[in-house]
Amino acid sequence: AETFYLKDYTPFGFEVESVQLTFRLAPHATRVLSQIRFTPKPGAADPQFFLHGEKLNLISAKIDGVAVSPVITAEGLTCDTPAEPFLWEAEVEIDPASNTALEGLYMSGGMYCTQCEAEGFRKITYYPDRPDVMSTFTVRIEGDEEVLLSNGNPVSQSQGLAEWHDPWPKPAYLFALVAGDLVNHPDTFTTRSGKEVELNIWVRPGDEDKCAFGMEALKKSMTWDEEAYGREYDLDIFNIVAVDDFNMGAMENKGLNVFNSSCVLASPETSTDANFERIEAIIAHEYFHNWTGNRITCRDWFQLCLKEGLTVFRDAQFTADMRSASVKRISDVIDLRARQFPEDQGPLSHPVRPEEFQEINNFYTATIYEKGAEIIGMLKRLVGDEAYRKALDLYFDRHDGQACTIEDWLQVFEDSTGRDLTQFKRWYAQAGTPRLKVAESFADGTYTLTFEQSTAPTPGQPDKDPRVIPIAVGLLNGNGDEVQPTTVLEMTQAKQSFTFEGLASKPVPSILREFSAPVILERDTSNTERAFLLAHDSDLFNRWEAGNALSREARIAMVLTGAAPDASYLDALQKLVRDDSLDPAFRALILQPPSQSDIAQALFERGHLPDPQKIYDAAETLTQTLAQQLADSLPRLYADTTVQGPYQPDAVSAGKRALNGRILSLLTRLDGGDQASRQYDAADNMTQQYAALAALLTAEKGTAQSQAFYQQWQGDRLVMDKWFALQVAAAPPEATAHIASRLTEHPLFTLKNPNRFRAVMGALAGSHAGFHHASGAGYQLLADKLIALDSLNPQTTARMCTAFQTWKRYDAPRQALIRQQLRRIKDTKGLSRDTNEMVSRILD
Ligand code: BAL
Ligand code: ZN
Repeated sequence: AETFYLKDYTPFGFEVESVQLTFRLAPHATRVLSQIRFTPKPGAADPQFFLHGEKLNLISAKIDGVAVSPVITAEGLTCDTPAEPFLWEAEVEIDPASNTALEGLYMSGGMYCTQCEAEGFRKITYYPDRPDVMSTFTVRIEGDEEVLLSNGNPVSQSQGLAEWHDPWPKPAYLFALVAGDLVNHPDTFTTRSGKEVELNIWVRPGDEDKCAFGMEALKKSMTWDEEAYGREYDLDIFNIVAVDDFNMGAMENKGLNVFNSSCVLASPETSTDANFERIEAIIAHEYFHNWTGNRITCRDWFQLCLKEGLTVFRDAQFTADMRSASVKRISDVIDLRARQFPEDQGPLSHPVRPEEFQEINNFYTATIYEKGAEIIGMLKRLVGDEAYRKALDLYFDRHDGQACTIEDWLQVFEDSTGRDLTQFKRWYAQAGTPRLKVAESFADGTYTLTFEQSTAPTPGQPDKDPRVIPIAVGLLNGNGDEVQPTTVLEMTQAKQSFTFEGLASKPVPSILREFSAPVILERDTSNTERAFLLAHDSDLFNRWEAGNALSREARIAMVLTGAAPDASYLDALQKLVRDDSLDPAFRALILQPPSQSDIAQALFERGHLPDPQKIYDAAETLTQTLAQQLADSLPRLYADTTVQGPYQPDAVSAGKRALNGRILSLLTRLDGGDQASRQYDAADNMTQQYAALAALLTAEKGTAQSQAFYQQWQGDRLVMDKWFALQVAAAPPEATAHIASRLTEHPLFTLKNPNRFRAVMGALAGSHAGFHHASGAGYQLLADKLIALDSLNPQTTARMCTAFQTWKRYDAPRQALIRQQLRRIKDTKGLSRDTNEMVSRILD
C-alpha cells in the first residue's frame, strides 16, 4: 500500500472559490450534483487538476458547461483544465444504503447521515479532499424526510427541499448532511455580544426525553469558551444529531455536529454517572472544535494533533472547572496509562506528529489525542497561565481562517513569550515515553534532586534526544508539613540536578505533582514513604499516586513471591476509605485498583513474564482480604454513601455513588449478594441498577437479575450495550471467551453496529486474564470477528486490532498463539488497507 510522507507536502494548485452541492436522496441511488468554482493559483508547483473520488459512479462532468471525459482511477480523477478560473460540474451516483463502512454518506436506522473526517468526502463526490483546501458551501437537499440538515445557516426550507449556506470557508472533512424523520429538543443561547443562536438536538422519535442534559452541557460549553478563551459562536444555528451507527464518539462538522447516540442521549433511568460525565465532555469537545479545528484547521493530516491535542486539553480544562480538578486529573492519568503508554511502548508507537502513514484513520490514537493534550499542558505550565492565554489570543488572531501546522502553533508561543521552543518541539517529533530516574542527597541543609531522562527506541527512531520536562516538585518535612510549595523544575538535559537550600532536615519529596509531564518516574522508594505521602501530600494527584504505587507493589509481591497482601497498605487504605473529610470521588479512585494490564506492564519492565492468571488471582485475593478487614465498617459505609432523593447527575452525587458502588462490590463478596439484590430491586436509576448487577455478576451471582435486566431493557440499544459488555467483563477468565462467543450468536448481536461490536469484543479485549487465557480462545475469537467485520467496516476493525499491541510482553506460547492469529488476519483475502497497516505494524 502507498505510504504518505509529511516531507512530500505540496499545496493544491487551485483555489476553490465556492462549492454548490445538490443531493437527490434515494437509499440505493443518491445523486450528487456539484458545481465548484476553481481558480488556478499563479505559479503553483503542482498545477495538475486531481480530484479525489472513491466508489463513485460518474454520470457526467463538465467544465464551463462543456462535457469532458476525465481519466478515472480507484483514487480519483484528472482532467485538462483551462488556465483561467472555471466552473467544474459533476453528477455522481452513490449507494448510501449499502455503505456499511460508515464513511461518506450512509444510512443508519432509516436516516441519512455523513462522516467525512478524515477522507470520507471523496466517497460523496469528486473533490480536492484535503484539509488545506477551504471553501464556502451551499447545499440543496431534495428528499422525502421531514428534517433535512447541512452545515451553516438555513436559506430556505419547504416540503421535500432545504437549502443551507455555510459562510465560513471549511475543508471538506467538516461537511455534513443529515436527513431523517427526526424530532428536536430546541433551545436558544445568547452570545456575550448579544447574538441569538438557535440550538437543537435532533433524535429519533422516542428519544426526546434524553436530550435535556446534553443541551445544558452545550450551553455551559458555549459560556465557558467565551469566558476562558474569549471565543464566541459564529452562526445563527447549532445542530446536534444523534446517530446509532457511528464509528467514532462524535464529529465536529461546522454547525452540524453528528454524535454517536451513546455520547449524547442521557436519562437517569438509562445512563450511568460515567455516561453523564462523558457526554458533557464530548459535547464540550465537539463544540470547542468550532474554533480549534474549524475556524483554524490543519494543513494536512500529519498535523491532526494541532486540533485534537488542543481540543482535548480544552475539554479537560472545562471538565476540571465544572467538576473536581484533581479527580479529573487522576482519571485522565489512569486513562493515559491504560491507553497511551502501551501504545507508546509497543509496535504502534508513533510521534504526536507522525511523519508517515498509510491510512490516516489509524492515527486517531491516544498518542495524538491524549499525549497531544499533555504537550499543551506542559507548554502552559512552562510559560504560565497568563502567557498561555496571550499566546492563544495571538493564535486565534493570526491564524483565523487558515489551515495550520505545529510550526505555526509553536511560533505563536515563541513570538508571544520570547521563548525558544526548538527543544520543546521534540515532544511532537519523538515517539516513546521518557523514563525519569530520580536520585536524592541531603547535606548541610541542602537537598539535591538529580534526574536522568531516557527514552527507549521506537519503530523508526533508534536514538532519542533529551526533552524539556517540567517537573512539579514540593517538599514535606517529617510531620507532613509542606516546607517547599510546588515549584516547577525545568529539565532540559539528559542528566540534571536541582537544589533546595535552608532545610532543617532531609525532606520527603513529592515529585511530578499533578502529573506535570507524561513520563514514567523511576525512584527507589520505600512503602513507608509512599504511605507517608498517601497520608500527607497536599497534592491530591500525588496522594492518589502514592496509594496507586502501594497497591501495585503489593500486587507485584503477591504475584512474584506468593506473599500475603501487604498489611500496611491495607491499613492505609482502610483509614482513607473511612475518612469522611475526603471527597468521596477521590476515595472511590483510591479504592480503584491499578488495572491488571498495568501490573503486567510493570512486571515486564522489571524483567518478568507476566502471568495474567496470577495477576488476576492476586487482585482477587487482595480485594477479598480488604473486604474481610473492612467487614465491620462496610454496612455503615454503604449507608453513609447512599445518595438519597431523586437522581441528579451532578459531580458531588456522582462521586458519592462511585464510592457507594465500590463499597457495594466489597460487601457483595461477604453477604452473598443480599445488599446488591436489594439495591437492584430498589434502584430507580441506571447507575445504581448497573452497579448492583455488576457487583452480583462479578461475584458469580445475579442470574435472575441479569435476565430481568434483559427483559426490562431489550428495546433500548444503549442499555443493551451495557448488558452485553457486562456479561463478558464480569466473567471469570476461563469463561470469558466462551461467554463472548455465545453473545456473538445472540439475536441482538450485529457486526453492523460499532457500539454493539465494541461492547462484546471491547470487553473481551479489556478483560486482561480472560483475553490472555492460556487456551488462546480469546485471541482466536477476536481474530474471527475482526476478519468478519473487516469487509464491512475497516475503520472499526483496524482500531480494535490494538488489542494485540502488547503481545510481546507475554510468554512464548502466548506470543505464538497471537502471532498465528495476526498472520491469519493479515492473510485474509481482500483485507482492507486500514487493517493491513495495523496488523503489519503490530507484527513487525
Ligand atoms: N474529529 C474527530 C472526532 C473528534 O475528535 O472530535
Ligand atoms: Zn476532536
